[in-house]
Parts: sequence; C-alpha cells; structure tokens
Amino acid sequence: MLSKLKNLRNKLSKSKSGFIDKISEVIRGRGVVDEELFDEIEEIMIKNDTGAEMAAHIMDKLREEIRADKISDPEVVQIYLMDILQNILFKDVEDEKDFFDIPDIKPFVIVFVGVNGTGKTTTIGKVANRFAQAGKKVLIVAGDTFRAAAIDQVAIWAERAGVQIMRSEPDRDPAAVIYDGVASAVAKAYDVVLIDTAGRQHTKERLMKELSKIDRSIKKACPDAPHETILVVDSTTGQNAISQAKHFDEAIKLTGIALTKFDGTAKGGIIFNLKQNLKIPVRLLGVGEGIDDIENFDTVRFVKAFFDRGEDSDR
Ligand SMILES: Nc1nc2c(ncn2[C@@H]2O[C@H](COP(=O)(O)OP(=O)(O)O)[C@@H](O)[C@H]2O)c(=O)[nH]1
Ligand SMILES: [Mg+2]
Repeated sequence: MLSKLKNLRNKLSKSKSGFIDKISEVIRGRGVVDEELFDEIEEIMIKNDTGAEMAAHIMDKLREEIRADKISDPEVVQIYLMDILQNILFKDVEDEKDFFDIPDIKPFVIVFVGVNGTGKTTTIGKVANRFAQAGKKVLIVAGDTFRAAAIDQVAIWAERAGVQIMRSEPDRDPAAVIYDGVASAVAKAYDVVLIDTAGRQHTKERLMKELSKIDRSIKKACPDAPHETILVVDSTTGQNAISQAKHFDEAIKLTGIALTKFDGTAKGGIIFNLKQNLKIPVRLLGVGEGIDDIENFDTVRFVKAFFDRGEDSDR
C-alpha cells in the first residue's frame, strides 16, 4: 500500500510541482499577507487550469477565512488554502465507487469516447487488463474503424491484456461493428465489453451524430447498455475539457471521466475545474503509458499524493 502510494506520488510529482509547490514558493517568498499575495496565488491557479471561476471562488473563501480568523502569518494562509482545496476534492467522496467492482450484469458494457489522442485506446488496454486479472471474461470491440492502424493498436492492447477482440476490416460502419461485438458478447456470456471509438471533435456535428447512432446500436444488442460511458480527457488540454464534456454528454449520456496523462501535466488544477463545472465524476486516473498505469480516482489517495509536502516521501 505504501509503496503504491509512493508510486502515485512520483507520477503526480510534475503536476504537484507546477501547482502546490508553486503556491508554497510564493507564500514562502512573501513575508506578509496582503492582496498581492492573494493575486499571485490566484494567478498560479488560473495558469494551472483551475478555471477563472473556480480560482475566484477559492480566493473569496480564503480571504473570508483569513479575515474572520485574523491570520497574519503566510504559513498559516498556506494551511488554510490547502484545506479549502482538499475540501473541494472531498466534496463527493461518499459517492466514490470502485470502477472495477462492477455489478453482476452480463455483459457489462463500457464505451469510451473522446477527442483524438486523449488516450481512449490506451485506457481500454489498461482497463481490460485489470478486469482480466480479476478473472473476468473480457471482449474489446474495435469500434475505431477509420484507420487500419487504430485497429492494430487496440489489437495489440487486447493481446497484452490477454483478452478477446472483435475487429473488422477498416472503414466498416463503426455502429455495425459495435452491434456485432455486443451481440456476440451477449451470446457468448462475456462479463465485460469495452468499446473503443474513433476520436472526434466535439464541435463536428456529423461525428457527434454518429455517437448517437453507436449508442442506439449498442442498445439494440443489449437494451440496458451501455452501463458506463466514459469520456476520456487528456489532462494537458486544460480548459477545453469542460466544453468537450458538455458536447459529448449531449450526443451520448456520459457517466464518468477518465482523466489521462496526469503524469505528464504540470497543470494539476484541472481537477478542481472539473469538480466545479461538471456533475460527471472522475472515475479513472491515467498516470503513464504502461499497462498498470491506471487507477481508480480515489480522492484520499489523490490528496495524499498531490498535497504531499515531502516530510515522509521516503516511505
Ligand atoms: N504519459 C501518458 N501517456 C498516455 C496516457 N494515456 C495515453 N497516453 C499516450 O497518449 C497517446 C494517445 O493515446 P491513444 O490511446 O492512442 O489515444 P486515443 O486516440 O484516444 O485512442 C499515446 O502515445 C499513449 O501512449 C497516460 O496516462 N500517461
Ligand atoms: Mg484510439
């Protein structure tokens, strides 16, 4: 457990140093608590994709608490600020569920959507591996039929994870391939179906319509499906994530977000932005390109790793 947490700390070190450590530096660098200090903190948050609205909300709360408690020590300001930030993350902690602890529905169908290059295929590979390790019979459906290379890529992940794949010739209608995949999973009593889809721009109407068609063909094969619809969001894309989520949610009802590449972003503020602006929960956290670089978004673990001040970093 501890070594796993240490691992997560390492993976989050980039976003932590761009966010938490920057704030600490600014606070340490100033001897007094004044408006300039508040402005500098707010600026760091905005630069880190916290979102202007969220940053303003955090700063209002901080000012209010500092004033009420008559705080004049910058170090104490830091403690108050970290407390506010952590409380934002803990807001819906009671609703948190283990993504891999699925109900006894056969097959349990999960579809992954998102813009190009966010990490859909990689996330599916990692998720397939986790389910396979738990003894589930998993089928990946290669619904990104636009490029032969995309089909090959997801096939490589299926092999790595040791799961079955439903694939077609390139350029086949994705809705048809997905229908075949889900229908076959129903017939062959698969536990889990993971559907890969082509990346699409959330602003392109035709591609978004195609998603609704995919949704209908899934339902034709399995009326209650999809059981989860996960928007894969690249944490390095910042502000755009909110607009993506809104558009995708209109085309196909989203149930959760997989936040990828958190190991590669120096802008950890995106998590506060998502909490503020979306009702859709972050379920998965991608922290690397390896098959094991995925975990449940577990707020307690995340907070421990992200806010870690290094006192016990040798553990
Ligand atoms: N560092 C890092 N890279 C990732 C992560 N997830 C995906 N990638 C990389 O992002 C690129 C695009 O991933 P891919 O799964 O092909 O995206 P897709 O177009 O949405 O299917 C690949 O080079 C992946 O290795 C992650 O959590 N961390
Ligand atoms: Mg892909």
